[in-house]
Amino acid sequence: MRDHVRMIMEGEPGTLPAAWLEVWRRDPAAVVLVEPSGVLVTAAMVEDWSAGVARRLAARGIGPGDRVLLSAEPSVDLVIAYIALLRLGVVVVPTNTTYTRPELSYLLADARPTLVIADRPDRFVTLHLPDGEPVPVVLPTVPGDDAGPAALDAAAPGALAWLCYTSGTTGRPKGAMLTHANLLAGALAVVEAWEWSPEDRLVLALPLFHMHGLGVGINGSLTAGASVVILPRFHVDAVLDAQKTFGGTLLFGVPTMYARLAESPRLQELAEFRLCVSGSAPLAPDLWEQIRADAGVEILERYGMTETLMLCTNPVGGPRVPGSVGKPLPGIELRLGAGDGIEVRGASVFAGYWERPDATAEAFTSDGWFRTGDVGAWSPVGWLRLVGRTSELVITGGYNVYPREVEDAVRTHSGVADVAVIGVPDPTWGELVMAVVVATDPSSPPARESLDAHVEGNLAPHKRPRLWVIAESLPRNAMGKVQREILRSPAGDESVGGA
Ligand code: MCA
Ligand code: AMP
Repeated sequence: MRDHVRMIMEGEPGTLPAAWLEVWRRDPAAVVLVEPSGVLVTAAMVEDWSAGVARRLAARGIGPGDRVLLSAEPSVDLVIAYIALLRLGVVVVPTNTTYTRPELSYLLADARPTLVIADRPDRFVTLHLPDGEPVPVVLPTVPGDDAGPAALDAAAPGALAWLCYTSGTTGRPKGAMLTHANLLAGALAVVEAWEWSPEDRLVLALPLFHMHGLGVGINGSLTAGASVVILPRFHVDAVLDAQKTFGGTLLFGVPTMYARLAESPRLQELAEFRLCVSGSAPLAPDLWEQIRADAGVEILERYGMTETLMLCTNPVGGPRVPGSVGKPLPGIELRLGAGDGIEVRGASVFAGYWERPDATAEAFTSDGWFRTGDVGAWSPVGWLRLVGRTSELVITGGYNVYPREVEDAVRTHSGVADVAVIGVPDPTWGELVMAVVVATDPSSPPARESLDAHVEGNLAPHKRPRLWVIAESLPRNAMGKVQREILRSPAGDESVGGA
């Protein structure tokens, strides 16, 4: 175990900025952030630059406990703004950059932020807060004067650090409240488990508005005192070029990214990484075997959630098992409850859903374990395999989609009388979103183009159905609940278009 990790793990629960300051001051000349253009940002620069941004935010009246929406493509500016917010004690609300106006309006109404930091301010034009006020928007550089002093790095471990929206079975996203102590515990667990050292350099092409990219990639890298190459988006050649140019040692991705890498003639270059980690969705054992056979790389699969941070991992040393997510991480207790539902406890488990006491109460057992909604099975040697989900969640390309949210959007089309949304297996995306539609007028069902155009205004691209099927009716049980398992083999229905 590296010194600073031991110190933090054995001490009182801390905060991310306090842990980062210690790392930065130990080696101010260490490179921390790398832009693909070749700009290198050292620890001393990160400390100064983020303090400047924090002072500019303070000059705009932003202070501890305020909520700020953060929505931008990955860049050094975005990461510096993120660090500045945490140092100022602000609650960060990571926000998907592809959200449509209705999705953003919902988030603004629910989180009621004081400020939006966005690289596309136009997306927020004419959107209002619940009190009717327009929402102030600034670019990630946070232009302005470094006017006055601001109290930095003073947040308490139990203070809220993130409000991270994650969809629920009720169809509308809920804000998962994560404290500094939660995020630090989650970062330390993976730093320890993956032997993440200051010599490591992560090549990161994940979006920075989810737990995977921001909470594991950025928080982990900063906590380890390592460096990270920040790519604006995922592209096979860009990832492999960044590895070569900057000496990348770590790669984090979702299975769809590994499926694309596996199709590349450059697949063997994956072997240049010390460690390739996959998560957010199941990694098909066939794909794992193919990458091992063709590149000699055993992808390390891990399992986690927004509400809990990372939970289980295959080992860095020793054999990795395809189809298994390995053993619980340091500090995580995991048990199988009713119906083999996975339940967890630990310092990284969140503090509840923002302003939703009922959903929070429902999410925890009476003895305080969080119900993940995933179903698991132990191997004889204590490794976990994920065998299903208790919810209807669809995971496509590593993004979660809740059928109810899509159904609500599709149902507002005048030609749609009823609709059910399911995930269908797909070799590249894991699952594709499919909508089974009952037409208002069966003699003239809506055309695919009309359905596509309708959802375009309401749903981010990953939530939009790729497959539309017209059915005469939906199979329902005695309780009136749609029988999704029957829909997964819709023999005899008329399809109106494929992916
Ligand atoms: C893009 N599209 C998608 C998705 N991504 N459709 C369905 N599912 C998706 N995931 C849309 C695009 O908007 C486009 O629509 C069309 O699909 C094809 O786009 P393409 O250029 O091929 O896709 P891409 O932009 O290259 O994106 C693929 C991607 C991306 C790189 C795999 O989906 C991605 O970054 N996924 C990672 C998500 C992630 O970070 N998840 C972590 C959640 P059109 O043709 O209409 O323009 S955190 C989590 O789950 C927990 C904590 C955990 O365990 O990590
Ligand atoms: P999110 O709500 O976006 O945090 O996504 C969390 C969900 O992603 C989990 O509850 C799992 O269903 C799924 N997930 C994460 N990692 C894996 C994995 N390695 N294999 C299968 N599912 C995963």
